[in-house]
Amino acid sequence: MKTAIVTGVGGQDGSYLAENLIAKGYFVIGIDRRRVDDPRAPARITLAGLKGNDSLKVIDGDITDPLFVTRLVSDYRPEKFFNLAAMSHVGQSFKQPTATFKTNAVTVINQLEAIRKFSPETKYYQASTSELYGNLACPKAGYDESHGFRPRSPYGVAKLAAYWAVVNYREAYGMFATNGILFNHESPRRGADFVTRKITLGVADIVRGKADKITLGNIEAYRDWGFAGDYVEAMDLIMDAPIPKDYVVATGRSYSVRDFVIKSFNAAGIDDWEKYIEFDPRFMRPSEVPYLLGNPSKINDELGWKPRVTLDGLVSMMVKHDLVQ
Ligand code: F7E
Repeated sequence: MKTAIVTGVGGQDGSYLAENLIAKGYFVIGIDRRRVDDPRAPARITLAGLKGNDSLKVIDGDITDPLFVTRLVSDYRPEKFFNLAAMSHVGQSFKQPTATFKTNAVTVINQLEAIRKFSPETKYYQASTSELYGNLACPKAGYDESHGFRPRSPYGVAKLAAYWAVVNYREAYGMFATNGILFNHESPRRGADFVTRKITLGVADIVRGKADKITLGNIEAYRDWGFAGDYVEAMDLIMDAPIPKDYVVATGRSYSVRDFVIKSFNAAGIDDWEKYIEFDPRFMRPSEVPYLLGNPSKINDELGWKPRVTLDGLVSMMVKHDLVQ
């Protein structure tokens, strides 16, 4: 049986990826920092569909501990290692810059080093991000793999270091190490402090009379939003490619947070959305990424990947889910 390690298995992407790999016949060793048997742990919810599945083993571990990572790699010597664990909230990273660097950058070097020493045949996937591009002028067709980077947050800075570590290990040691440069990807499993889920949960609360407003920061920011379930398929395609390369994964369409708000209210049958939105400066970031649009031509041409779910489909999926919660 083929084996894959997935760090961050209890998160949105980790849980979709685990389902996807198990459906393909993999034995998945999922690493989660919180105890899965805690009824409040997010992993309890995201991994509910895999409860009792013999093809998933969840290990409670700290990926910032190099000894833990080394033991993990040398014990299992997996065919694939997906690094999805991260301090993933950009706004929060301004408050915890060094912890963010440790988790999002140093950890990647530890993992690559453990693989180089103890399991050099293991393929490595790093969850890289559109946050690398920052505020550089965006080409009309969107940022692609040849574009430069200029991160705008401690999160982006750490992910940039990790990106180059992956490239370096690939070039220096010939390892199968890749970066998936993923633009924003959302789902009903998205954490409630990311803007899309905050909006769809807020709309549901307003419909049920449990809240009368949603407080937001910058609603003029643009993002290229796709469905996380589509994006985990791209991750595994990148790992199955004949040559290890870095790929942009995006929809090729960008919308503002305001657009997402309007679409979410409309999906719940509400047109006069403006009266429910309140500005709160606490949700503004010290430096913002104003506009992100990805160009997925390379992964489309070389690996045949295309997103299936449109933004309207995504909004409707999330609003419907949150209305019945
Ligand atoms: O913010 C604005 C905020 O936190 C989106 C992560 O998965 O995608 C994600 O990073 C936009 C920003 O995601 C609120 O200022 C307004 O412009 O949902 P977000 P993100 O920062 O784009 C990338 C690809 C990653 O790699 C990250 O790990 O929405 N915004 N008002 C707000 N954002 C939040 N969170 N909360 C607000 O109230």
